[in-house]
Amino acid sequence: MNDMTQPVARLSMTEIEALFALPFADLMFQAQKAHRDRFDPNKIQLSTLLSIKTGGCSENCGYCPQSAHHDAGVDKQPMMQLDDVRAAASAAKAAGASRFCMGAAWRGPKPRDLESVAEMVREVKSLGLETCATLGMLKEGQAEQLKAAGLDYYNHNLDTAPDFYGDVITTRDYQDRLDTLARVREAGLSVCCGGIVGMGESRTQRAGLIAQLAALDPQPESVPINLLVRVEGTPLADAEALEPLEFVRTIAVARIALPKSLVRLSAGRQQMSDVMQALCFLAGANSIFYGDKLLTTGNPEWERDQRLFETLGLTPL
Ligand code: SAM
Ligand code: DTB
Ligand code: SF4
Repeated sequence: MNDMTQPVARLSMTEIEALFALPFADLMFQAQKAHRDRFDPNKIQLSTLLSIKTGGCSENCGYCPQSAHHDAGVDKQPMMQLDDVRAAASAAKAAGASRFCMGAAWRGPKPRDLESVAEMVREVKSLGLETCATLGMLKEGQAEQLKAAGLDYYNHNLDTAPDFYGDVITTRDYQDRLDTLARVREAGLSVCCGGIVGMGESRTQRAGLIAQLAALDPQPESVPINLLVRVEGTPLADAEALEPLEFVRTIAVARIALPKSLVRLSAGRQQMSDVMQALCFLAGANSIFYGDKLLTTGNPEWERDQRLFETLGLTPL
């Protein structure tokens, strides 16, 4: 267990597609082996999210209720006050979270915004929490500024396969995402990078997303796998629901292809049964967003997660 020194075997697209095609029991067995090689399967890392600046975003991401291009009923709100952020972080810590992630609905932060976020990072860090931020694209020097304030992780998702990206977002391209990820890495921050499934992509495109994540060198420390939350008023509100077991397969393949990463069962948990979540943990997910809200949409209440953990014998990492 916990053999983090072994090099990671990079899987090709063909190998990743072959994993998806395995009989379910064989896939789950391989995923569990990969999971137990490096992790305690009964431990789950808990991150709590806070939207520090909500709505009115200039990007047109088809899944996102915060885009100014869609009318999803999310009111634009100014940046939160430092005291309120501190209070939310303290509450998250008291509830058992180890990491606090601050999200902003920006294409990228302006210099003045970044100064405010840096203060929030210092404050949250001083509470003894790991810090994470997701603020959009970063320009030269911005990742270093966040690092200097005590930021541990930066979340920036590739979201989907390169050949499906343009169907979902047109205000930026895949290379923009890769460029920010490179800046984050260069600044010495840990990388949190994953995607969304259930947007109408093909299985090959789900494999394409995982192949891109697996090709990052080094691989991301955290990999959030979001199941699309279909929000009324967004272009993807009527996307066809993904088969639940296809989602479990996606988690299992991510676990195998990204053997050292924390794989996070992310958005979409509120809509999942306990049985479905248990299958995702068996498939190798070992992190969740914890707290009754994601950014603008709901997440299971703390009490429901605590009951689920008790039922499954899981404890926080
Ligand atoms: N604006 C920044 C950006 O896009 O990089 C940071 C915040 S953005 C809301 C963070 C991530 O939330 C997106 O990359 C996407 O993966 C996820 N997300 C947004 N809306 C979602 C939805 N309806 N369902 C699932 N995931 C969603
Ligand atoms: C990630 O991959 N998922 C989180 C976090 N990173 C920032 C966000 C999910 C957002 C779901 C839609 C909402 O609540 O607005
Ligand atoms: Fe803006 Fe991020 Fe939402 Fe895209 S996902 S619209 S960049 S907040």
